[in-house]
Amino acid sequence: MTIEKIVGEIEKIKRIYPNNLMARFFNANNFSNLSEDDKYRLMRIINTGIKNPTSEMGAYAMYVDDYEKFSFQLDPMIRDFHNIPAEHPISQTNDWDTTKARCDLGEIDPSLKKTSMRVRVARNISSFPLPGAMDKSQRIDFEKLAVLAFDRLADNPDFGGKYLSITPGTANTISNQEYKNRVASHQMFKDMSADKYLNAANISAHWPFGRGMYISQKEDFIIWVGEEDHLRIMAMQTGGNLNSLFERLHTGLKFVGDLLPPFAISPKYGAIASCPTNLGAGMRASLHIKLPNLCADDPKLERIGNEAKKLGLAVRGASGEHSGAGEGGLVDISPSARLGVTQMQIMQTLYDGVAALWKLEKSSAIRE
Ligand code: DAR
Repeated sequence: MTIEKIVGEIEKIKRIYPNNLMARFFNANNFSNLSEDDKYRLMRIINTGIKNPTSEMGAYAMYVDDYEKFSFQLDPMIRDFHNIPAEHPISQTNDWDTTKARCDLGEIDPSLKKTSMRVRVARNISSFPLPGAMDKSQRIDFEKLAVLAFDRLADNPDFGGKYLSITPGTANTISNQEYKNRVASHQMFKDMSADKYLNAANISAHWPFGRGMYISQKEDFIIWVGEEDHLRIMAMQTGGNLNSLFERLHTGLKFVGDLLPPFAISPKYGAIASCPTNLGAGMRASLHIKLPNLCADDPKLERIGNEAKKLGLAVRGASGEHSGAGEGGLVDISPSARLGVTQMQIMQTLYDGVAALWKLEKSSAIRE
């Protein structure tokens, strides 16, 4: 498509899909003033939002410095998604000190002690392009670098485990059946080549090369390699104690960070991620809970989504993005804002939000 046609396409998306933040904040004059190289570079970033008009964000960074270089396009999108008012500077501060609050789901309702809790951070190594701009050899080289770090993690009493690769022909490569089993148990990520958003950003290219997961012996600490970001480092547990979950992730993150080259961290944007939704703390803290009344007759989770949004939360199906509620109204609840909020605030938002939703659920008419 010519540049004129592309600009016309974006203007059309802007009219028909108002939630597409890329289109909403695209400015044709800014774009036309760019050099040819920079026009091409910005096109790679926003291609996902053009090819997929229903996108919420509609952009993935290709290089760490894309955020500064194309801030005229990306900052308005970031402000909107992370609720950062125009008068506030975009900046990230970190506070992992969870001793400031006690967030135990069992105190909301004893039945919530069995809730599946997961908190993960996205991290990218500054010496590589982001996944959307990696070639096949870079993906393979990155995985080899990560495996060297995991070899030194394997003996740690709290995080020791093994690396399972889906890159054909490596010493850690697992069978296709084991891969499917790990996906079914929500430990491993799904085949990215089936994700139209990631395909349009080249993030899923060269699948399955350079992809895999590290898993601890206790299966409560997992690191995805080569998904939407170079690394997704996550801790999971039940029992309801969000404080201990966050503390364990923080310990594991520091340990892994010391074994790898520097992460891409910006004072303004925090942890640099492929998707602008994952900047800042780069953290997604989530719970899977059953809210049958709030999910009833709401296959797209719109009604419950609006309630959750008032609490600073996002709702998705328990099977991942763009999925509906699971059996018994099983949904995944997580705080939306990740930039300009600290880790401690994210934990508090999750706890307070779940308490409010739980109260709403219990006050709703019981539905069969
Ligand atoms: N489909 C993309 C997803 C944005 C948020 N989720 C991520 N990054 N996994 C969109 O722009 O809607």
